[in-house]
Amino acid sequence: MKRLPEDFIFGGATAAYQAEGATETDGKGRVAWDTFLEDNYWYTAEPASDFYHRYPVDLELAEKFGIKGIRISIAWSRIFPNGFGEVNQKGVDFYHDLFDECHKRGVEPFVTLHHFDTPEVLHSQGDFLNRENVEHFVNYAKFCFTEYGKQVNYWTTFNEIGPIGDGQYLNGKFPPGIKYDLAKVFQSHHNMMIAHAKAIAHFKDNKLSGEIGIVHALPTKYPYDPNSPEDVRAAELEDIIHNKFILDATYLGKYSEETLNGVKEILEANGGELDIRPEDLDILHYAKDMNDFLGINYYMSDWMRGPYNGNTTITHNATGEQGSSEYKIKGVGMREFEVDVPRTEWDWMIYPQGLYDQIMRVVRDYPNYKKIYITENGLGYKDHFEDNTVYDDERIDYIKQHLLAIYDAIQDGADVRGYFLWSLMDVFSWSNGYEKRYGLFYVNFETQERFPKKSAYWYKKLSETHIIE
Ligand code: BGP
Repeated sequence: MKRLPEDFIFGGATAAYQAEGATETDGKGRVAWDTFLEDNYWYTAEPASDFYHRYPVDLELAEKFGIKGIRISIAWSRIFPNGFGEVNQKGVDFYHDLFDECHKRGVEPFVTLHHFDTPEVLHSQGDFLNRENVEHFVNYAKFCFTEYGKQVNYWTTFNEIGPIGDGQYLNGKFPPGIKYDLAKVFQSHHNMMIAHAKAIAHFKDNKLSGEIGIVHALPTKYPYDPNSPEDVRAAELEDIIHNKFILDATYLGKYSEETLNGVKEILEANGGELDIRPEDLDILHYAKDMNDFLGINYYMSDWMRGPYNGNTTITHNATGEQGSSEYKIKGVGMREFEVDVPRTEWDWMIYPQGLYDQIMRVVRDYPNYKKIYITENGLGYKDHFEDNTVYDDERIDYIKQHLLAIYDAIQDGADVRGYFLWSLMDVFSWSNGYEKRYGLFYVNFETQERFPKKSAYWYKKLSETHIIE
């Protein structure tokens, strides 16, 4: 019998923009996504799950189904419609009410300050490539620490610095839709890590109460042929782009020699330079031991082949037509699907061992990590709604396999304290729309009614017993 520790927390995850809807309500400022979705996709952030109005329903369900924690993000542009300056009181009040409701229901809020939704005014001025926006972020963070300090015990600065840089400047599926600019990817990662370091330094220097950390998406990268030095190098370089660069910044407070060599190799093939200043490294160094926890978002692993010296080509599978994606980066390598591993309709390789390997890599390479929460994991699926529910056995199996990997990591010495399923209720997916569902609670996006799925009942029992079965 495999039982997770007594104090292990079972939660559900959400994000403001994907859940709230109400994009123009009560003085909210625009975000770059508003225009980008209108121009490039077949859906928008309206109505999403109308969490802005329906959060009491979701939190009541959460309590009923044994959910002890919820990841919530604050929409920066509800508080500062322009990113800085004038404060929107209605937006400020909304989060006070939401956090109150969480506590009323016994669901601990884990609050993220930035989950992909920089206010449009700042985004249009270069987002985090513009160093002035680093300061605007830090001021927004300070405001939230003061305003919500009594209600929030767990803070996260950023959700997924890695996919932000990738989406914005590598595969172009996030605004501003720039493709294949590797220098911008690394610069965005670096500047956001400075913003993170400055925010946690303020938090710790002022001895604010509660805990603070960061959430990184850590997809594991394997060589297609472990005996091929070219495939091994391709996996290492992919790992640097997605994982190692930001992990180094977080926990080493600098970039290791292997990381810098990899970045150099990638930029030699792709062009561009980085602006890394001595004062940047000072603040990274200053903050490296201040993270109370690391959030790991893990969905998939990838297998890499090298060398690849042709033109970079990345085709995103947005519709769930399996096999329609392609990924080749010049001077890095190519993703290879032909391995004996199942994948979702969106071409995400399902490999729980990758979560174990990623947790143990943090434990091994970054021993100052303190503790870990798995802040996102889950199965995106074209759910079939029948009998007022969804019989989502595939999702249950996916969660179970990943919890077993976490269990093994804990047995092997990792300090993992909780698991937040993505997502609590169905929300829309940034670049895949409303058809890709993840929730424990099915959402009818027309009526906004909620229906617990089979997985919700399974998860309730899990949360009560902590036994994985
Ligand atoms: C993570 C994001 C979430 C969520 C999830 C699922 O990268 O933090 O916001 O969207 O991935 O991804 P997708 O919606 O692309 O299926």
